[in-house]
Amino acid sequence: MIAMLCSYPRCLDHSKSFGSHCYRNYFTVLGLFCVYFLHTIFASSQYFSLLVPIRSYSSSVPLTAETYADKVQRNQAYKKLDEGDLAYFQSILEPNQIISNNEDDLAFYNEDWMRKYRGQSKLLLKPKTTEQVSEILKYCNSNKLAVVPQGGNTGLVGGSIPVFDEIILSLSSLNKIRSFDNVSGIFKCDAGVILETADQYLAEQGYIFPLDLGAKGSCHVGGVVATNAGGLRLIRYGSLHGTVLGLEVVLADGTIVNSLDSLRKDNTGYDLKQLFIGSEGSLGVITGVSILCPARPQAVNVAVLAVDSYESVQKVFNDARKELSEILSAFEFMDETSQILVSKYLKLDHPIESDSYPFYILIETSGSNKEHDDEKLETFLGNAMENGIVLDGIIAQDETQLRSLWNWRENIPEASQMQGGVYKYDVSIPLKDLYGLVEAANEKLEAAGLVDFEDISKPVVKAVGYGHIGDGNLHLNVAVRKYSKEVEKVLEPFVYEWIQSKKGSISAEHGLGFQKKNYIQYSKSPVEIALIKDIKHHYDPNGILNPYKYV
Ligand code: FAD
Ligand code: 2HG
Ligand code: ZN
Repeated sequence: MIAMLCSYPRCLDHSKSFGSHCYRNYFTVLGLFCVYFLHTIFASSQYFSLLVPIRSYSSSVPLTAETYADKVQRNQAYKKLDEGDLAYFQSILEPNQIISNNEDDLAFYNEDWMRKYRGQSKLLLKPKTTEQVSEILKYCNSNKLAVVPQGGNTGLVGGSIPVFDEIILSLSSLNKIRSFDNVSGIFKCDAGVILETADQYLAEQGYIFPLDLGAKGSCHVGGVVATNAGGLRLIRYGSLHGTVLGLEVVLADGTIVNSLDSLRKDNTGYDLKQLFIGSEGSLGVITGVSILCPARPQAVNVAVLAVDSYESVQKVFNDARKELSEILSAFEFMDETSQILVSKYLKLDHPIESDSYPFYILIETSGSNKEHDDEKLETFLGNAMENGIVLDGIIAQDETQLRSLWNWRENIPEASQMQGGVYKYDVSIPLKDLYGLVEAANEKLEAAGLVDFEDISKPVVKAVGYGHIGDGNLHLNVAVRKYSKEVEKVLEPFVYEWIQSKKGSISAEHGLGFQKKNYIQYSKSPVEIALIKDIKHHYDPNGILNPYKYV
């Protein structure tokens, strides 16, 4: 695209009218572009392999029940698993659908992605049909056996793993695509279909799954619905509360509720499926999903830009919304430290090599007419550089380069925990105050003498901020060398109090899970909490579904 810019006399004339500062920057973009992509193409195979998070397992992760003994005790109302229970499950499932009493084989399912929480389940069940899920839950409900529904286990709030000896109900073998209607765009699949598999299937039909996130290679369609994940393109395709048309859900007592045949409009009574979107495994087990998918964009552009302040991030966002309007499909921001961490993690120089900048922005456009989109983006970036808001930038020229630029955003979660661990807060805050939380967290940690980027004797590396600016969603990641109570006590409830004072939400997209089980009151009123408890009790009177989490 930059090459196209150079060949347009109109654009060259335009660049001549820049002030000296902008003129220099304009050409920095051109120069950097060529240098950068030589090394990106070289490294592209490595980038692709990084898309799927890689984890290793060891018993070094402490048991949640011990780390958080002050917050949670095993509820003795739940039955302890015995030989009779195992014999029942063996009577309804094949041997390869059961893992029992083998700590090594169960390790992956007992431990979370951040290596922060570890459960002690002795039994994992992998039903292959909705009927098997129903039989399992019916038995567990009658016998008061606690159950944790688990998808791809990429959740970031400790919701997908047991705390004590709950049975893990993995949806990974319930993984068939059910149907696709290429006129309406309605896609139906089992809950255990991996998000990337669903999207690849849709790509072959010229459609796109209306949600994308860094864990796409591992997370399930049912898992993202259960968490109401937001992802990288919510600004374009909206939330799952709008795109999911119907669900198949098995309730705690084994009852199957099916609304998969719902059409786009249906006003007959309450929209019950909405309760299960974002219910984090606490109300029922999602076994099937019907979702409305848009046509796959034919033309996609990605640019990474550098700016000097958070105020400039907001200004560029405001301008992008107006000038790029219908083709804007992502607007992400990353602070300087987040990019330093990704650079260390990928062992690569940042694509914008001229200097280090306080903030970076990733803009994606998606449309149906490349020439039209190129021209819009080109005019937008030209103006932003001319008026001095954007200091430097780079635009992808092909699919490989596009993926490479996205990797500087999508690898922040991995990079921020590579030195030992990470305390994560995914929050909604009014845009003007959003980055203030990162500054406040760093000040608080510094005042406690806990943070130093280089000094390995300090537990905290630094608090970094990035996220989905278009959705008012900040990700505050406090990168640590090890998890410690001392650090956690400085951060919590401080972070939640700060968010409440700005009228934000303590969870924009990852949910409450185990991490925020005691903090819901910072975002919900007592009346709302009472209603949530009523609904939980109605759907799951024995409380067998995902106990010890937020309700
Ligand atoms: P799990 O982690 O297995 O489960 C999550 C919760 O849902 C648990 O409470 C579990 O009990 C429940 N659950 C799972 N499946 C079912 C089911 N079938 N029925 C009932 N309950 C179920 N989130 C975002 O919102 N936006 C992002 O951009 C984003 N990026 C991420 C990037 C990375 C690298 C990682 C590791 C995570 C990211 N996440 C993001 C977190 C996100 O919550 C998960 O990736 C995803 O939503 C969880 O899907 P999963 O299948 O792994 O579910
Ligand atoms: C993202 O936007 C995810 O990359 C993960 O929501 C954020 O790891 C995080 O804190
Ligand atoms: Zn996110």
